[in-house]
Amino acid sequence: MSINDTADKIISMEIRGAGKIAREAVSALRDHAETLPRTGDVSIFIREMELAADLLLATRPTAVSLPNAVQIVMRDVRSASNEEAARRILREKANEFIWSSRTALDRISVMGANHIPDGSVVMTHCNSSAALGSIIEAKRQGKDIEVYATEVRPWNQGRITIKTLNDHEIPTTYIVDSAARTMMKEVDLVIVGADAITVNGAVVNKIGTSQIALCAHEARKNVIVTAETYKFAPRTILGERIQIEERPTNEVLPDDIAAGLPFVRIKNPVFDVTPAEYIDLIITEAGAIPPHLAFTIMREYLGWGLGELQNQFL
Ligand code: RUB
Repeated sequence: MSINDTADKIISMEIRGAGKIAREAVSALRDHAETLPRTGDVSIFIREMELAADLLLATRPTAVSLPNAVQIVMRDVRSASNEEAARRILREKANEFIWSSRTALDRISVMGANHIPDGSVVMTHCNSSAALGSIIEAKRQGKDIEVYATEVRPWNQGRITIKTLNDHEIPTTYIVDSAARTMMKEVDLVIVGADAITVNGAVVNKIGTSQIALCAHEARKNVIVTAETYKFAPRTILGERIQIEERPTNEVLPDDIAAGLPFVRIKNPVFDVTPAEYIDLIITEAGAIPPHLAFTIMREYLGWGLGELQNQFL
């Protein structure tokens, strides 16, 4: 698949979910490098790769897994002394990222499952491989669990979730998004994924996550976020905000109906922000942390210590 095909598939959401977007982007970069003719000039190679990286980065703005993955792969390529070294570093970093991202998912699934007690009812929202991995692992361990899965308007990612749960023979109740508060009394805990986690421990995930977290807080049910360390957004340390993607309004209301309603404005923000105080635990491959330890993950796992922070201002 060409770099343009991958970018198009991320835009159209054929490739979606923060982890998958990151892995597919990295493998597209690796494959793109193979299509570039050898010139013997490392600067030409780096320039071509930066263009490809920019194309991918411009696809969807919210999932920080995308810029983090590109940065992890490109960082050392930029300082390579010759073209062959740059090509080798790119290939190695890309393979390493894809492998460690899959390993991270496995670890999160086991840790997440440990937080799902036998006999519990879990609510999940959207379609997160990390959250679903934990639920499926809990079932694999022989726990008797049930799931409430939301519809996830307007894109209906909930249908992918219920298909996966059904395939694993996990008893599941499918509800519309607005039933979350009513059904919360049947639920023991909420498990969701993340597109970005900020330095103050706030979690950016599919629109509606913050409402569910608020309902869980009101009902005194735990909210667990499952997220690989590359979902943490180091640039929020510098005060950068996570851009919330707005998608076409016809995903919410068809254009022909909207055309007959000239006084009606349609908004389609597809992610929201859940403040840290509504989150009990963030499970990463490095361990389960309370949200206020987000900076520790940025420093220890993404290399954003105070030295690196200073460099950002040089
Ligand atoms: C997907 C979404 C998922 C996170 C985490 O949104 O919000 O909860 O990306 O997923 P969209 P994962 O469908 O708009 O991409 O755990 O698979 O990385």
